[in-house]
Amino acid sequence: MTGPRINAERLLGRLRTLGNIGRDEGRLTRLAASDSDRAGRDAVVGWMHDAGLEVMVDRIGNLFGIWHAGDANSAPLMLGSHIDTVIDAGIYDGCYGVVGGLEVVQTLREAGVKPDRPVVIAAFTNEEGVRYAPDMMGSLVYAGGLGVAEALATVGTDGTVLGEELARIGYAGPHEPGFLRPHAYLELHIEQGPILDREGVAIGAVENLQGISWQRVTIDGVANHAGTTPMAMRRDAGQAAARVVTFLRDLISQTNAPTVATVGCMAFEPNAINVIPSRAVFTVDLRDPDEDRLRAAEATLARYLESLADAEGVTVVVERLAQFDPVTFDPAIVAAIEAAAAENGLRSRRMTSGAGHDAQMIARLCPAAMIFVPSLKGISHNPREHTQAADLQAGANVLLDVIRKLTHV
Ligand code: HGY
Ligand code: MN
Ligand code: MN
Ligand code: MN
Repeated sequence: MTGPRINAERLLGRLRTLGNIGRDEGRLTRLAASDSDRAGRDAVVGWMHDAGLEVMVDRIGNLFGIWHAGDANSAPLMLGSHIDTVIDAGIYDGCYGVVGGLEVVQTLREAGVKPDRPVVIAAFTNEEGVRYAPDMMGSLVYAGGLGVAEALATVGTDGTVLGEELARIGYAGPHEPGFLRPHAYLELHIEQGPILDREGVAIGAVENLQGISWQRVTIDGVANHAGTTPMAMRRDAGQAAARVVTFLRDLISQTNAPTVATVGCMAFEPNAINVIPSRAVFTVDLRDPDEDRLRAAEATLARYLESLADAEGVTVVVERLAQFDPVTFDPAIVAAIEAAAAENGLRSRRMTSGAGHDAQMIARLCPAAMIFVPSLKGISHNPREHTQAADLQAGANVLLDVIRKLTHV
């Protein structure tokens, strides 16, 4: 496809700038509604203004840059992702979709291209869910899957309240989430997995996204002396928690299903070397592209936790933090992504997203799809996350060409 092409230098420069906001002693952490999130948002707002966009913020802090192109009565085409990160993160997850989308809009505007409808670039609040669960919270609220008041009342892992933090950083906006109902939604994102890199394919045309289940498990036993208490007399919350971790691994290894399970957080109380833990609190992240299999894995875990309580003489309480069904993206947009890749002389392949994304939520409102680019060695949620400049540029050019197809320019 001829026509305007992406300016890689500006795209890379902005990714590096964002990648240094919230970096402390070499580690990048920009959690939702933190001071570093404010600084990152301020940078994006500045770039949105540089691109000539109107900036609007909704009540959950979702940030929108609006290009009032084409027919003002037409629903906008929306691009988006997030700029909040996990702990000790890479610089591409989420940020590439926001900065890349902005680059596409700015490139089209600078080339005098006139889309037939408004185009909006979104940066959704709290996609990662590390500080405030669930993840994809801003886009979930935007899509009507969670009430604004309930979301703003969420208490974080640090005891703060999301709504108060958004107000403190100046991003508790006036607009009702969902105030712009998109005509279609596209998200540009790194794959965060090994497939594209391993196969040497430049573009992933993402056709579906797996289901996600987040739970927090609290096991209560009895603190006792590590030296004097015979093993048979213990009600050891730590031992019980460890058994859950190995149960999950064994459960999945017995099937050849693509189910994945992660215990990412675990804390013991009183957390002393010579005290049998009285309490263990840990999280379980289960995912599967098949909804029935995911529900079955949750039910198997629930039964195991009940049996464990009896066997170990402990009590077990489970809180649900997130439950998102698998999502199928819009086949016509997926086909447009493949066509744009081919026109750019790029190999593409259809694929499932293992990671959760804002597109999973916005797909509840309108046709949606995602464009993936390779993650080197499939590494993500890790400072070694990396995507080659040429791949970043190629993905943004494919996004630009799909936008032109969808806005008839
Ligand atoms: O958990 C996820 O997949 C996303 O990064 N929030
Ligand atoms: Mn992401
Ligand atoms: Mn992520
Ligand atoms: Mn994600």
